[in-house]
Amino acid sequence: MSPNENFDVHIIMGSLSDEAVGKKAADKLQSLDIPYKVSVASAHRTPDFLEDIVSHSPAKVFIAIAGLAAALPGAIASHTGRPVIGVPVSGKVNMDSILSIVQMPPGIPVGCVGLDRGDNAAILAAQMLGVADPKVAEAVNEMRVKMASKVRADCSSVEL
Ligand code: RP5
Repeated sequence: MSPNENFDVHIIMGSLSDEAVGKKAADKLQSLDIPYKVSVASAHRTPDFLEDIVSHSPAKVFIAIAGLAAALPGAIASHTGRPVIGVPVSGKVNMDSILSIVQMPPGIPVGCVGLDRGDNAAILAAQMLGVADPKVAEAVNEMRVKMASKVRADCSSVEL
Protein backbone atom coordinates (compact mmCIF):
# COMPACT_ATOMS: atom_id res chain seq x y z
CA MET A 1 0.00 0.00 0.00
CA SER A 2 1.49 3.34 -0.99
CA PRO A 3 1.79 5.75 1.97
CA ASN A 4 -0.35 8.40 0.22
CA GLU A 5 -3.29 6.15 -0.50
CA ASN A 6 -6.52 7.35 1.06
CA PHE A 7 -9.86 5.59 1.22
CA ASP A 8 -12.61 5.12 3.79
CA VAL A 9 -13.60 1.47 3.35
CA HIS A 10 -11.25 -1.47 2.89
CA ILE A 11 -12.81 -4.55 1.30
CA ILE A 12 -10.70 -7.62 2.02
CA MET A 13 -11.58 -10.94 0.37
CA GLY A 14 -10.22 -14.25 1.65
CA SER A 15 -9.71 -15.45 -1.92
CA LEU A 16 -10.12 -14.23 -5.48
CA SER A 17 -12.91 -16.81 -5.66
CA ASP A 18 -14.94 -14.39 -3.46
CA GLU A 19 -14.80 -11.78 -6.25
CA ALA A 20 -18.52 -11.81 -7.15
CA VAL A 21 -19.48 -10.92 -3.56
CA GLY A 22 -16.69 -8.32 -3.38
CA LYS A 23 -18.04 -6.72 -6.56
CA LYS A 24 -21.46 -6.25 -4.96
CA ALA A 25 -19.79 -4.32 -2.10
CA ALA A 26 -17.56 -2.30 -4.44
CA ASP A 27 -20.44 -1.38 -6.79
CA LYS A 28 -22.58 -0.17 -3.89
CA LEU A 29 -19.75 1.91 -2.39
CA GLN A 30 -19.13 3.42 -5.83
CA SER A 31 -22.81 4.32 -6.19
CA LEU A 32 -22.63 6.09 -2.80
CA ASP A 33 -19.43 7.90 -3.86
CA ILE A 34 -17.36 6.38 -1.03
CA PRO A 35 -13.64 5.83 -1.68
CA TYR A 36 -12.61 2.20 -1.16
CA LYS A 37 -9.85 -0.28 -1.86
CA VAL A 38 -10.08 -4.02 -2.50
CA SER A 39 -7.42 -6.49 -1.31
CA VAL A 40 -7.09 -10.27 -1.22
CA ALA A 41 -5.59 -11.75 1.95
CA SER A 42 -6.35 -14.94 3.83
CA ALA A 43 -6.58 -15.36 7.61
CA HIS A 44 -5.25 -18.92 7.34
CA ARG A 45 -3.03 -18.89 4.25
CA THR A 46 -1.36 -15.48 4.68
CA PRO A 47 -1.75 -14.33 8.33
CA ASP A 48 1.32 -12.05 8.26
CA PHE A 49 0.30 -10.45 4.95
CA LEU A 50 -3.17 -9.82 6.37
CA GLU A 51 -1.76 -8.17 9.50
CA ASP A 52 0.47 -5.98 7.36
CA ILE A 53 -2.45 -4.86 5.18
CA VAL A 54 -4.70 -4.08 8.16
CA SER A 55 -2.06 -2.25 10.17
CA HIS A 56 -1.15 -0.02 7.19
CA SER A 57 -4.71 0.62 6.01
CA PRO A 58 -6.13 4.13 6.48
CA ALA A 59 -9.71 2.77 6.24
CA LYS A 60 -12.31 3.75 8.83
CA VAL A 61 -14.32 0.54 8.27
CA PHE A 62 -13.35 -2.93 7.01
CA ILE A 63 -15.54 -5.28 5.01
CA ALA A 64 -14.26 -8.87 5.26
CA ILE A 65 -15.58 -11.40 2.75
CA ALA A 66 -14.92 -15.09 3.31
CA GLY A 67 -16.37 -18.56 3.00
CA LEU A 68 -15.83 -21.95 4.67
CA ALA A 69 -14.14 -21.57 8.09
CA ALA A 70 -14.43 -17.81 7.65
CA ALA A 71 -11.87 -16.54 10.18
CA LEU A 72 -11.08 -13.44 8.11
CA PRO A 73 -13.38 -10.86 9.79
CA GLY A 74 -12.29 -12.01 13.27
CA ALA A 75 -8.64 -12.03 12.28
CA ILE A 76 -8.95 -8.45 11.00
CA ALA A 77 -10.71 -7.43 14.23
CA SER A 78 -7.82 -8.92 16.20
CA HIS A 79 -5.48 -6.41 14.52
CA THR A 80 -7.61 -3.23 14.72
CA GLY A 81 -10.20 -1.48 16.89
CA ARG A 82 -11.92 -0.12 13.80
CA PRO A 83 -15.29 -1.70 12.90
CA VAL A 84 -15.30 -4.89 10.83
CA ILE A 85 -18.32 -6.09 8.85
CA GLY A 86 -18.16 -9.75 7.86
CA VAL A 87 -19.83 -11.16 4.77
CA PRO A 88 -20.26 -14.95 4.83
CA VAL A 89 -19.87 -16.50 1.38
CA SER A 90 -22.18 -19.31 0.34
CA GLY A 91 -20.86 -22.78 -0.46
CA LYS A 92 -21.73 -26.42 -0.03
CA VAL A 93 -22.77 -25.98 3.62
CA ASN A 94 -23.51 -22.24 4.15
CA MET A 95 -23.90 -22.31 7.94
CA ASP A 96 -20.12 -22.80 8.25
CA SER A 97 -19.19 -19.29 7.19
CA ILE A 98 -22.17 -17.66 8.97
CA LEU A 99 -21.33 -19.25 12.32
CA SER A 100 -17.59 -18.67 11.92
CA ILE A 101 -18.33 -14.94 11.62
CA VAL A 102 -21.16 -14.60 14.15
CA GLN A 103 -19.65 -16.66 16.99
CA MET A 104 -16.85 -14.33 17.98
CA PRO A 105 -15.56 -14.51 21.57
CA PRO A 106 -16.59 -11.74 24.00
CA GLY A 107 -14.57 -8.56 23.58
CA ILE A 108 -13.78 -8.83 19.86
CA PRO A 109 -17.08 -8.40 18.00
CA VAL A 110 -17.58 -8.22 14.26
CA GLY A 111 -20.79 -7.32 12.44
CA CYS A 112 -22.30 -9.90 10.12
CA VAL A 113 -24.61 -9.38 7.15
CA GLY A 114 -26.45 -12.06 5.22
CA LEU A 115 -24.95 -14.74 3.02
CA ASP A 116 -23.25 -13.14 -0.04
CA ARG A 117 -24.72 -9.72 0.89
CA GLY A 118 -21.72 -7.58 -0.11
CA ASP A 119 -24.19 -4.82 -1.01
CA ASN A 120 -25.62 -4.71 2.52
CA ALA A 121 -22.12 -4.66 4.01
CA ALA A 122 -21.38 -1.57 1.91
CA ILE A 123 -24.59 0.13 3.03
CA LEU A 124 -23.87 -0.67 6.68
CA ALA A 125 -20.34 0.72 6.26
CA ALA A 126 -21.84 3.86 4.70
CA GLN A 127 -24.23 4.25 7.63
CA MET A 128 -21.26 4.05 10.03
CA LEU A 129 -19.37 6.69 8.05
CA GLY A 130 -22.55 8.78 7.82
CA VAL A 131 -22.57 9.34 11.58
CA ALA A 132 -19.65 11.75 11.10
CA ASP A 133 -20.07 12.63 7.41
CA PRO A 134 -23.36 14.34 6.43
CA LYS A 135 -22.59 13.89 2.69
CA VAL A 136 -22.51 10.11 3.10
CA ALA A 137 -25.60 10.15 5.34
CA GLU A 138 -27.44 12.09 2.63
CA ALA A 139 -26.33 9.61 -0.08
CA VAL A 140 -27.68 6.71 2.02
CA ASN A 141 -30.92 8.61 2.58
CA GLU A 142 -31.35 9.28 -1.16
CA MET A 143 -30.81 5.58 -1.87
CA ARG A 144 -33.53 4.68 0.62
CA VAL A 145 -35.95 7.23 -0.86
CA LYS A 146 -35.39 5.70 -4.34
CA MET A 147 -36.00 2.19 -2.95
CA ALA A 148 -39.24 3.32 -1.32
CA SER A 149 -40.41 4.98 -4.58
CA LYS A 150 -39.81 1.74 -6.45
CA VAL A 151 -41.89 -0.28 -3.97
CA ARG A 152 -44.74 2.26 -4.28
CA ALA A 153 -44.47 2.17 -8.10
CA ASP A 154 -44.48 -1.65 -8.02
CA CYS A 155 -47.59 -1.52 -5.82
CA SER A 156 -49.34 0.73 -8.37
CA SER A 157 -48.39 -1.35 -11.38
CA VAL A 158 -48.67 -4.92 -10.10
CA GLU A 159 -51.03 -7.05 -12.19
CA LEU A 160 -51.51 -10.71 -11.36
C1 RP5 B 1 -12.02 -18.92 2.15
O1 RP5 B 1 -12.05 -20.17 1.54
C2 RP5 B 1 -12.16 -17.93 1.05
O2 RP5 B 1 -12.70 -16.74 1.55
C3 RP5 B 1 -13.07 -18.61 0.07
O3 RP5 B 1 -14.42 -18.23 0.26
C4 RP5 B 1 -12.88 -20.08 0.41
C5 RP5 B 1 -12.31 -20.90 -0.71
O4 RP5 B 1 -11.10 -20.33 -1.14
P1 RP5 B 1 -10.39 -20.83 -2.48
O5 RP5 B 1 -9.98 -22.25 -2.23
O6 RP5 B 1 -11.41 -20.70 -3.59
O7 RP5 B 1 -9.23 -19.90 -2.68
O8 RP5 B 1 -10.84 -18.74 2.86
